[in-house]
Amino acid sequence: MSRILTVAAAQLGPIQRDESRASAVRRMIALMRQAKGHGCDLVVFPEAALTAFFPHWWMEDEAEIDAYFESAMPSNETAPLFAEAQRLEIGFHLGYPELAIEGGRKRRFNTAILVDKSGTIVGKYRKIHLPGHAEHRPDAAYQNLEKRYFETGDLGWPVFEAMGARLGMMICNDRRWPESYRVMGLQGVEMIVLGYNTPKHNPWAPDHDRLGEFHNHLVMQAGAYQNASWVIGAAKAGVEAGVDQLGGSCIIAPSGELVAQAVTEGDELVFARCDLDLGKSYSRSVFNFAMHREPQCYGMIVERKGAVIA
Ligand code: CDV
Repeated sequence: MSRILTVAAAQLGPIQRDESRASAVRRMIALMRQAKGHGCDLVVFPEAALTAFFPHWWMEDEAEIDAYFESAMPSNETAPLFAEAQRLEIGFHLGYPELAIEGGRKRRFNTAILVDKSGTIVGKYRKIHLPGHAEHRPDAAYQNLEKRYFETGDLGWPVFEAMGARLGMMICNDRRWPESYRVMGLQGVEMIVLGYNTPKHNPWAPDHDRLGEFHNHLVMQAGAYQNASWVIGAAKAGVEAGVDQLGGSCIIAPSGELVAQAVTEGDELVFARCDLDLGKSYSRSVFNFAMHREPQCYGMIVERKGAVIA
């Protein structure tokens, strides 16, 4: 008997700087209800889904920065999302900036959680690959200050048994790095869910701009195929606080094939019935890791950070 998880990528259109969290949550609840109407078990929301993507601008005031972070989850504003998920009996994935007090100090992470059908948080991930820069670059078309506002995630890439599946998470820039997928592939992941905020224009490499949509799907399709896993990507798309972001939210099978993809840059649901056993054909043959990997030859991957040209 096949193991089907029906999953939706809930793309969000832009959230402007003056839009409240309550309003963003209302939009997410509308998408969650649609997902339930289509028989979905799980709905995947984007990275930092509750506000505009603030790493795109410089801030110095601590209180102003903290205002974009969640110090509790659920919070007063996000509680309705959890309550609706519980009422509908649907799981969800949510990305949000996390403010934690750990070891007596304030820590900020770009975080995502997995919530099961009872509204319980069953998994948490903190983004590891933080793109951009930490210093002020006022002359750029926009800034990319994730290295200023977040610490590198410290939870690794765990895989969670939930909703009858082995589920893993990554966040946005992680999808461009094969290491992110492989760490979960080595734990037998069956479905990787992720959200992204990806500007169409790269001020530091504008020659990539025409390839943005291609690269977006290229990396997720490769990661899915090479790790015999479903990959679900949910964008925050459209022009947000002056930055134009990619759509292309998608569902990718372990074959690497795109099964469904968004066609707008607004709030849009894409969904598919995902057979969790579809990856077995790959993990038992060409990507049978136990049979074909040669880890004794891969040491440099963890020993060396940047390329060294002899
Ligand atoms: N939020 C992101 O991680 N965005 C990056 C951009 C800045 C390159 C991405 O990889 O899509």
